[in-house]
Amino acid sequence: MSNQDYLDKLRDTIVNQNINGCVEATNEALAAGIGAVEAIENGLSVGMKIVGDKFEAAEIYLPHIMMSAKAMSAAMEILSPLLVGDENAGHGLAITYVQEGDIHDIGHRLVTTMLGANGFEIIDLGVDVPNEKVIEEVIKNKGKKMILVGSALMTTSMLGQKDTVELLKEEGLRDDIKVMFGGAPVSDAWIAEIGADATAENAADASRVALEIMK
Ligand code: HCB
Repeated sequence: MSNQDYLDKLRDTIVNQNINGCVEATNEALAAGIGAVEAIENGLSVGMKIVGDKFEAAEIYLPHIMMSAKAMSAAMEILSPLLVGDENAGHGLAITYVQEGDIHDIGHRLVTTMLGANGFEIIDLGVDVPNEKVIEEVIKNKGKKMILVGSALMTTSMLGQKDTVELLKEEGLRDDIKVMFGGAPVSDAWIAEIGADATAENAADASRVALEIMK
């Protein structure tokens, strides 16, 4: 089997909601020498993108997505420990979270894992996080080199990102922290409109962008 075959198999287990098959395919890919990042970006995530497109086309429904999400999580349990980085690398602290009202955590967890793998110290606030809690955490860590990494998968929850930036300004914290927001609805135009610093397409890109703006 070629590397692409292993990646296609990972993709297909996500699309087919095959949880056990996904675990098996993940172990097979690792045994074949495929790296964890490669497996996530070019196998599993490709599958989730297809699942999203199928959902939008009403070809599948929520229970199917939930099974695909479970398959993805099962694979990530195997892959995440392989992505551990050196948090003393000096890149700084990444405070990661999903905006209030939003429980989509797959992309958030991927981004968080990749930032950790790239040497960021991580505080993961989880999903459905009110802005007040985010600001509290920033205040707690004032003085550190920091980046805020927020995700929003819905157009509704994305609006909360504007309030995050406003609150940072009101509290006099905006200059203390870089702000990167992402998730499917987040665009460059939105980032410019709300005065955040950056966005990124995927988890690998998020690490690259974070390293760049934290220089
Ligand atoms: Co959900 N859902 N969903 N959903 N869901 C979306 C997001 C819709 C777009 C589907 C649609 O209608 N077309 C839609 C939102 C519409 C909108 O607002 N415009 C939607 C809806 C409406 C809902 C519910 C309200 C459905 C309902 O209950 N009626 C409900 C929401 C509940 C809530 O949050 N309060 C819901 C529930 C679910 C689940 C539970 C079934 C499941 C989530 C499981 C989980 O996360 N544990 C789910 C899923 C899986 C999706 C889709 C199909 C895929 C999302 C996903 O995981 N993508 C999604 C369709 C879509 O996005 N096209 C659909 C894969 C990951 C890898 O990509 O974009 O999340 P990602 O993250 C990337 C990227 O954005 C970037 O890097 C990541 C890694 O590569 N990134 C960042 C992410 N965060 C970043 C931060 C940074 O700073 C930088 C980069």
